[in-house]
Amino acid sequence: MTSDKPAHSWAPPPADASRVGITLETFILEGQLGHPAATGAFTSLLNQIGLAAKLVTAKVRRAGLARLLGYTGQTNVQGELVQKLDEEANETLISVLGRRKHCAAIASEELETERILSTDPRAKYLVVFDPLDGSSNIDCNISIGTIFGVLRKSSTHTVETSDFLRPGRELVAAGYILYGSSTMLIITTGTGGVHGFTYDPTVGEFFLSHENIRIPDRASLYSINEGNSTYWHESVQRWNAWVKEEDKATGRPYGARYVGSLVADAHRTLMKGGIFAYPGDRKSPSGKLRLLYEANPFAFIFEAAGGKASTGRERILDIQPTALHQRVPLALGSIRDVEIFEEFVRSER
Ligand code: AHM
Ligand code: MG
Repeated sequence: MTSDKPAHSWAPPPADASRVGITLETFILEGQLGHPAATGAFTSLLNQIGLAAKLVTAKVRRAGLARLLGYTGQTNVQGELVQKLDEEANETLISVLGRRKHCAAIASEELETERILSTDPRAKYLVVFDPLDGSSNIDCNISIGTIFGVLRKSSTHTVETSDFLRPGRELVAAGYILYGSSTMLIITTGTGGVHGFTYDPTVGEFFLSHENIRIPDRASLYSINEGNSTYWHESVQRWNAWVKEEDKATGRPYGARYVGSLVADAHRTLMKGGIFAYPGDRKSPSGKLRLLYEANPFAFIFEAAGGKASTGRERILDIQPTALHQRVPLALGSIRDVEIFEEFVRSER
């Protein structure tokens, strides 16, 4: 279908041309994210997200111990109840975002409906998040993450569910924190590039390590839960057979990679290129992943890095949401790899 050669993975810019090594806080304070309407409130909100990331990473790194403590009487050494990590991550984000009164309300995967954090008229932002994505992987010490998106509050009345139901292209920032072999925070405001910060636990700071991440235009990697293949539509089955055919000119067969944590699979795809897909199928017509706090933030990040995000038929960022927890089919990755996936989906017989 194409003869382009797979592009190289992301490589760091030369040290003298970059700001690699500065802290997340300095980066945000200096307006390096390039948000056109940057105000003190926006800067402060992003810094609060950085703080929440540090607090959650501390909990994630002790998850094994916390579980052990939990088994011996359900209270930890401070006499507090040991909560499930996803609840702890959720509570941490809510309490940190509620502190500086810039966040009017949040919507979380862990909560049925939105939660108001501030009725102060100066609270201009809404934050959507999946506090601990891939949490079924905690028990086997596999990478998990936090996904977030920031919207500007569009009305003056008290926030309602409908205030969150806005297409992803209206996000003013999005990012994720990956609790992997190291903790990384990736963030973008859409126009100022996508930047990655690595956490140094010895000093308790995120440092800029991956400046201006660009996803390769294509690569020979695919990521999908192939255990669902019996439920897939025939177009997805044909695409899956195509990536596994031998054809040197198009870099096939592709290598298969699947962690089962969206944050980990998407991060690898952002760094190395290729495609991650969780399509709709006969059993789950809308797939599994959630539009507001999983698909939209990643779509925003991937487009800002030169990649693409699609349902297979339409751009993720153009979907008008109808419910907080709605699911959406998702294909995410290198521009050419997502286009090829779309060509198959649109040829559904
Ligand atoms: P979660 O938000 O409840 O953790 O579920 C979402 C996770 C994603 O991280 C991952 O991409 C997907 O579920 C994996 O699903 P499956 O186990 O069906 O492959
Ligand atoms: Mg999730």
